Amino acid sequence: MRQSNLFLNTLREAPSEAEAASHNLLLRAGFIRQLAAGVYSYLPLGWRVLRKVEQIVREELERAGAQEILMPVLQPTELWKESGRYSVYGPELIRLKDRHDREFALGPTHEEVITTLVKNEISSYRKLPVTLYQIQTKFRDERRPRFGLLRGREFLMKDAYSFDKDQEGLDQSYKTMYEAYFNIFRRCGLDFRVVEADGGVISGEGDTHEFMALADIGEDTIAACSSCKYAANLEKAQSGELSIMSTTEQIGVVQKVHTPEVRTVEQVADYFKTGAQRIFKTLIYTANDKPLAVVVRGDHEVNEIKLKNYLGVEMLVLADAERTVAATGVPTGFVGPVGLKIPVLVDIAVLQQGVGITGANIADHHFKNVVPGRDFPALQQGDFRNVIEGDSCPHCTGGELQFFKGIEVGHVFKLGTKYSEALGARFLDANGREQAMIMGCYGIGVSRILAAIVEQNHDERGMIWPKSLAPYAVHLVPVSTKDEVQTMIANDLYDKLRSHGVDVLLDDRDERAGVKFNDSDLIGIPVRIVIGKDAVNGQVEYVERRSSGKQTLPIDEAIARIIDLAH
Ligand code: 9G3
Repeated sequence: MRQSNLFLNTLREAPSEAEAASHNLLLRAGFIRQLAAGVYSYLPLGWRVLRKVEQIVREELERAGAQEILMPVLQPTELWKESGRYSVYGPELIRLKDRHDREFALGPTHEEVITTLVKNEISSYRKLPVTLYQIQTKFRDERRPRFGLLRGREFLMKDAYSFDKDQEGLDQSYKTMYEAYFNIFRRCGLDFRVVEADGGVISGEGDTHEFMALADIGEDTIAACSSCKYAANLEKAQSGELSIMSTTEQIGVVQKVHTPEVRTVEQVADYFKTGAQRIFKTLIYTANDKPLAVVVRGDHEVNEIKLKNYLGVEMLVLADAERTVAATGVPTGFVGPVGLKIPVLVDIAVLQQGVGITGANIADHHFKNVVPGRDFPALQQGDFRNVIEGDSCPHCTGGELQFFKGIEVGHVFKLGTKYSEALGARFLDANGREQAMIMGCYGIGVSRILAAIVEQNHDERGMIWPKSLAPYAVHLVPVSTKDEVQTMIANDLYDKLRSHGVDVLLDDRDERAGVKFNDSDLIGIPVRIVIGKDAVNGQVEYVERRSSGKQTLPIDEAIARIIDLAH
């Protein structure tokens, strides 16, 4: 491609709202342009990279035995009513009416569509298993789209769905897809971790994993063990058994203490000259509109996903100040579990702490020497908290949990029969009995991978594309287009490399050398060949973008090295 023809404008500055490096650089390098909040056009360079990501995905999914299809974006909302999800999603699900006033949704995902499709095509166990996938634009009306391609409202996803006749079939399909994901992310050059994730109320233990690209901009927090392979999304991460505090000391009876205006954990810890872990924080929630109290240690936070899963509810709301007073009759800061009339859920770490300080359920008073189980009921106990850094690993002894930020680029689920039951996708098994198909679903954020790659591969001068995804393999930059020798050599190099099937971008613009080099660094093509004053002696400069290494080489050697690299 000759850059003088390329539909490309690089920018010196990106709009100020582009806080994420990838958002800033993809805009400045002319890979994407925003049409609306969270809605982007891919320009030639961005589109070339996107298609390379797709190509890797296709190759690995075909290798895994999945078959590519393409489903509609327009989904009749009857399907969402049938699956029971129509009322679960609010404004995030974009709905519209067609000319006959029939309601459709713009597909955010395709469980309902694929299950309906397969239901009408397969009725015998002989036709199972089958895994189908598509690479298609998804729509999710995010309240706050941001960070460019990292959280868009219209984005490219590969979504696959497996259908099996029994659980071990699903386990196999899941394992096969899981391995394909490893290959895909490795070939994309991503530094990623697989973490146990929370599959919500639909999935059981070990039934869902997320593939996280490590990046500080990532919105997800991963808790990973310092010594073993354990890693989990913070939503799900657990700690090892906390060391049970020695309760040899005889614990006196509860004492009421006057604590005027002492409300926050910090204030209480300070007032009693103790640590936050000796304070039992009581939070009021409403689950499906019924109030309940959750007690966690003062240095811990409630994990609302764990709470929802324990309670088996979809709607869980933290009570605000007046709701708290309404539920307990006590102002926030003095609420405690002793004598509460509503159900009390106690986090295990509180039990292991053994004794602590709580609100006294009386304004301006706290209780000390409070023993869970003795001074308030601790029958409803469980893991209701986020782990914290330094917690012991739940899988090995000695390991400690450390936090990393990650970008979710893949998510795989064992769905079981949630959709096949709801939508009637059944088959006749070998004994002629009717069974619901056992499903799995597998997503990859294809457009999100572009951003994740840039987050992990850039420097102050611009992007640095891995060879597998670069829009072009090599960037030819003649220093001066006014110099016939340089131009002749550049054109000759261009033709030779292309005749060997190498993707070449030739910067034939009539621009100053500095402008060309800055643009080349910004676009991030892995190898640059500078045709400068040594060209007349048959020498060119071979520049590696990642290492910034420079070498003057005879032209033929440069060609040989590039051809070798490109294959
Ligand atoms: C919706 C909206 C947003 C959504 C969903 C539905 C996320 C929704 C979860 C999944 C699960 C898997 C197949 C590919 C891999 C992920 N956001 N999810 O179901 F209506 Cl508005 O999409 N689906």
